[in-house]
Amino acid sequence: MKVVIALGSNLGDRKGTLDEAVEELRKIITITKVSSYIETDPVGGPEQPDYLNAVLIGESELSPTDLLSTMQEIELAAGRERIERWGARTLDLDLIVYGDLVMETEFLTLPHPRAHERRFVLDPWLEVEPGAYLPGFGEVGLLP
Ligand code: A4P
Ligand code: MG
Repeated sequence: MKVVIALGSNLGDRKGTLDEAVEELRKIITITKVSSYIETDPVGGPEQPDYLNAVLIGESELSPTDLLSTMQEIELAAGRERIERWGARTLDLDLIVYGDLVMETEFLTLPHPRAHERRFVLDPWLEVEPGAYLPGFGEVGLLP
C-alpha cells in the first residue's frame, strides 16, 4: 500500500537524525521519494527550537498498526522521550496517509488528523508529489 510519512526533528543533530530515520524506514518499506529537509517555525506547543521537517513516500507491506508501531520503535531508538505533547523531540514520525484508508481508533487516525492544516507536512509532500491527494480533504495543492 502507498504510504506517506512525515518526519520532524528539533533537538540535537536534526539532519543526522532524519538521515538515520530514513535508513531505518528503508528496512521496512520501499521508499520511492524523499523530500528535501526544510527548516520550519514550531507550530503549537511550548516555546521550542525550529524544526527540520521532511516527507517521504513509500510502499508498505505492513498493516497500518504494524507500520505505526515500527515507526514508534524508530522514534524511541532515536532517543525520543515523550515528556509533553507537542513539545521538542529528537524525532517525530507521523503516518499521514495509508492508501485511501480513513479510520479512527484510540491509537491511529488516518489520514493524520492535523496534516491538512500543516504547511510543514503539505509543502514537502507537494515537492515530491505535485498531484498529492488527502482522503477526506481533496487535492493537497488546493488546500489553503
Ligand atoms: N496517532 C494517531 N494517529 C496517528 C498517525 N496518523 N500518525 C497517535 C502517528 N501517530 C498517530 O503522538 C501521540 C499519539 O498519536 C501516538 O501515541 C499515536 O498512537 P506522539 O508522537 O506520541 O505525540 P506528539 O507527536 O507529541 O503528538 P502528536 O499529536 O503526534 O503531535 P504532532 O501532531 O505530531 O505535532 N512544528 C513544526 N514546525 N514541525 C513539526 O514537525 N510537530 C509537532 C508535533 C508540533 N509542532 C511542529 C511539529
Ligand atoms: Mg507524532
